[in-house]
Amino acid sequence: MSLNQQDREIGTVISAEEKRQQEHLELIPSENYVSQAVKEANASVFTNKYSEGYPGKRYYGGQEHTDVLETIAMERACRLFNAQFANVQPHSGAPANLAVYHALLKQGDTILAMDLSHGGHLTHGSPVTIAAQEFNFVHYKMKDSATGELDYEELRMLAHEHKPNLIIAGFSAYTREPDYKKFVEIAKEVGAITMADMAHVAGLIAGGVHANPLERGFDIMTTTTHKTLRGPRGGLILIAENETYAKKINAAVFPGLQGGPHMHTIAAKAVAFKEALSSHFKEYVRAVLQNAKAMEEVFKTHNVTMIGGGTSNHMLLLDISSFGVSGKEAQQLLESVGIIVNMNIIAGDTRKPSDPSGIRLGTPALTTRGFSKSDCAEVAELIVDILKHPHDPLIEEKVRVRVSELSTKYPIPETFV
Ligand code: DSN
Repeated sequence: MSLNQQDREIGTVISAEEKRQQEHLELIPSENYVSQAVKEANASVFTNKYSEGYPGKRYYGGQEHTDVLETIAMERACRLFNAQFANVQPHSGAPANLAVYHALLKQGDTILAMDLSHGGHLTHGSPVTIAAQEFNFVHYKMKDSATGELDYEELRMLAHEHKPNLIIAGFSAYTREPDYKKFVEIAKEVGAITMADMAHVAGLIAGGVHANPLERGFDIMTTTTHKTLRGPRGGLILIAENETYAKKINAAVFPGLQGGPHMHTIAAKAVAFKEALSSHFKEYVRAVLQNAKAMEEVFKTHNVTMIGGGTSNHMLLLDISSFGVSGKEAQQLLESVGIIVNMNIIAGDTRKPSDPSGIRLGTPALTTRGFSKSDCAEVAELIVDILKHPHDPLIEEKVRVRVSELSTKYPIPETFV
């Protein structure tokens, strides 16, 4: 019996979401569209199976296929990121990070990470998280938000002052590429372990357009699998070469933090890793960067303030205070014409996170749909039009029509390879 026959209420809401995704231009930089193959694997019978443990060492019977599956997923992940060990079980990025902290640190140990308002992530020590109650987080910042350069002198100074056990490079709202070698150099000076949280740029690393922190000397890399990597919602931990770290991380994921792995998601991760190993994926991530640059050019022409002065990755962070609208208003105005972005705090923000001064946007999803550089430039023009003329019904109608034409021209594809 089909979903719609059995449960019309849920079938209807899923169809409505499908329609929304088709009809809107998705610019949230952490979102993307998966292939039909990833979706099929994600919806497979592996959702029925319990498999606590790891291949060859499970606590339940009937594991001949889960073991094959998880081994393939781990091998593909290692190949993709040039790692010795991979744990494909984390349910998402936050538990992946927590697992690393718990595997390698003791309560009260110090972690040096990027400040949230300068682009870091909640799990890097925001006071609202459980990790912040367990560990002592110290934060470094950008040296200059006009260029996005990180303050490596401050990083070194903080490292020597606080002697962190772990140094994290990684971010969720930062548009430049960190100098991973500098991180490693500083970590060596103070005997810290290095972890790169590459949730946003994992696809760019996999496709070879951004540096791989593991190849620059980082010990560990964590990531989500659903952003630029274009897989199912999930997490992944990669270990460069240290087997002791790998064993401790495995124990922290299971039984430390999680129970049975979601084998259906692991199947979908494996499919996505295969896609990301293809030459098509390399072209895709190149296009993601070019499209972001095309948007940057337009914002520059209109003198829109970009945190970091522009972008070297897939995302842009705009300070929109000069338009006289807040981040929340901008998000709502754009959503009303079919353009989806997210409001975001910016460095030195005088507004609160629930209604900040910035919006964050990016090109992974539009690029998956096949948008070209000129299409992305046009979308940036549409965004500027709306921000310059808030609540102007004529402009709104013009943009709505164009959004509809573009989303019809570029349906969400089902295959990429
Ligand atoms: N929520 C993710 C993002 O949008 O960047 C990070 O966890």
